[in-house]
Amino acid sequence: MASPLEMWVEKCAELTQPDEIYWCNGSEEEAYELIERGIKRERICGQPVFCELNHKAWPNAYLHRSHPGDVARTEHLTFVCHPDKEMAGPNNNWMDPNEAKEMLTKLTKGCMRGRTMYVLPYLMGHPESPYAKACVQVTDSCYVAVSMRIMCRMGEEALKCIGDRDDFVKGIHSIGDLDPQRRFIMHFPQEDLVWSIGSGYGGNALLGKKCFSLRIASWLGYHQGWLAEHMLIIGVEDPDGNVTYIAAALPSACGKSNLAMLQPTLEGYKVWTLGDDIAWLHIGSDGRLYAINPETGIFGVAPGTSERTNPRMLETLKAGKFYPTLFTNTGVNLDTNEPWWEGLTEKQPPRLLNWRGEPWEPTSKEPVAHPNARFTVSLYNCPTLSPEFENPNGVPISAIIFGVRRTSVIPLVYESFDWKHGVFCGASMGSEMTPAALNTRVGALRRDPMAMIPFCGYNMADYFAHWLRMGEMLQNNAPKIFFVNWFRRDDDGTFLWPGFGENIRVLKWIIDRVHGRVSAKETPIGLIPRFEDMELSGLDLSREKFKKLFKIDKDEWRGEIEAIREFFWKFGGRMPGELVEELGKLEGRLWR
Ligand code: GTP
Ligand code: SPV
Ligand code: MN
Repeated sequence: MASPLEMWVEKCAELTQPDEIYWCNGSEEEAYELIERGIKRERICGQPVFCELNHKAWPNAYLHRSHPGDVARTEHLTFVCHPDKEMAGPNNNWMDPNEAKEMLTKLTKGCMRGRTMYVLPYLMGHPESPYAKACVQVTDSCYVAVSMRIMCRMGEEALKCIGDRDDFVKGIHSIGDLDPQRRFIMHFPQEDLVWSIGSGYGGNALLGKKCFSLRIASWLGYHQGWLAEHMLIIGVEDPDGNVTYIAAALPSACGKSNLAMLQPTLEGYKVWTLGDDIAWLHIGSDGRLYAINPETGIFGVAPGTSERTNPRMLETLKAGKFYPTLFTNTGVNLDTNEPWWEGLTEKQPPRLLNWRGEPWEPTSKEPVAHPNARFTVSLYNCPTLSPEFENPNGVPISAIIFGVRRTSVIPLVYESFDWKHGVFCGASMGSEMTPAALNTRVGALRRDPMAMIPFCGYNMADYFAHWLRMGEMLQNNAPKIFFVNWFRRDDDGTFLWPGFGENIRVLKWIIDRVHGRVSAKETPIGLIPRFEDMELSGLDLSREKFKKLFKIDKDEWRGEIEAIREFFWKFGGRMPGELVEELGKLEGRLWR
């Protein structure tokens, strides 16, 4: 008799009508074959799906060029289909689930004719983790199949976990005709189902990532008493050899991957990488908060990545241990067949193809790489991968950081007074938008609570209440909550803070605060370090600059408070009273 999985795959095939069904086992040989298909057989806009890059300089590296209209997540085409619109909340696009499925069925009918349907069984989380989830995605893109193999534990192990069970998470994906008019990324949290059509890009297409591990998982966590968060996970080792684990939420393209791979400029410190994008946080049997990274790969922003800013990432990209490494929408150096993007080298190579594959003209105002060009690389290639990465129970978190990209207003770092105030700080986050999503104005400010505005799979007012509840359950074990902004600028437009490896100085203050080793100064918005409290030796940072980095300008905060109030208002009576109260208290402290 056919298993529930086989029956579901059969149903998908009946609807999509592929020429061939290809069950992926996740092996390396298979990855070679999928790359080969991408070079020789499958096409995007008439071009091969993959081109081989210079393997001497970049082992196992391949370039993928997407459809030029399919270069980032499309939040305006992303829906969360709860039975009731209120459950999705003002933070999500909503459609009635039956209506949504009817529409998707029409769009999906016969969409894989002439194509191959790849069946990808995969696990989010370590197979022995009590928190892991078994999933299956069908897709008609070999780029997606190869990417999923890098990003999660795909293949035999997942099949074994699923066996005859029917409670696996389902993902239906087709690139369709790549027309944004017929593109939808739809979530059905009641059925553990994601249905995505019309895009082959990143978070739209790798359904284990944002779609399942954040949107659906956040809903599961709400009911089951845990959190699915847009967070990196690191262990910071101090000169005594003690490791403090931190989880940090920053909005898309605001520095998570960089922080996760930070190479400290302070003697004696080490940063161990556990995750760069997603954390699942559970309360352990000892009452502390534990984090696992359900992923195994990095889908990272290429522009800005260099030997100077992120040397560990370049080592990871060039390690070539885990096959393959993918580059999406970067440029290509025509003389060396190496990938290239803005910031990679100080001098731009003379002969380049841009991300569309056209010769780049020196007169061109267009960038060489797409601003959201990315690489897909295995975490097993990362030289600083934590020895705790495979720990099925995860690592105990001592500090949570919320971070934003802000030209002004927000200081380099501050500490919240307590959990409730920390949740308020997260809930009121505003950040300048980046090229990680289409149809948004890059640089414009938007509220992005906990960096989850595109990823929370239910009404965010309920999500805030859930965060407050988690604090009550954690009691004295609750991690301290901090807030950071690497991106504050001087009057001349330059960054006030050097960032990258120097961010260890902020992490040092944070872990010293966690262990009660350093003092802080109380301000209306939270606790900040004094000049003396931060290790700034060897850094050319004047007291005057330090003052600018930590300036709390009451006029600027007036605007900030108005924006927060307006955002909270959207949630009406559903908004937890505690957070409205926190807003009032902040106003009181600023103007008393
Ligand atoms: P997603 O993958 O979209 O979730 O992004 P992310 O949060 O992982 O961001 P990432 O680390 O890839 O950084 C995005 C951009 O910010 C890159 O261009 C980085 O070079 C830049 N960036 C990261 N950290 C810093 C920093 O400390 N200072 C400055 N000035 N720029 C930074
Ligand atoms: C993000 O936008 O936060 C990403 C990239 O991590 S994507 O996988 O496309 O969502
Ligand atoms: Mn992300």
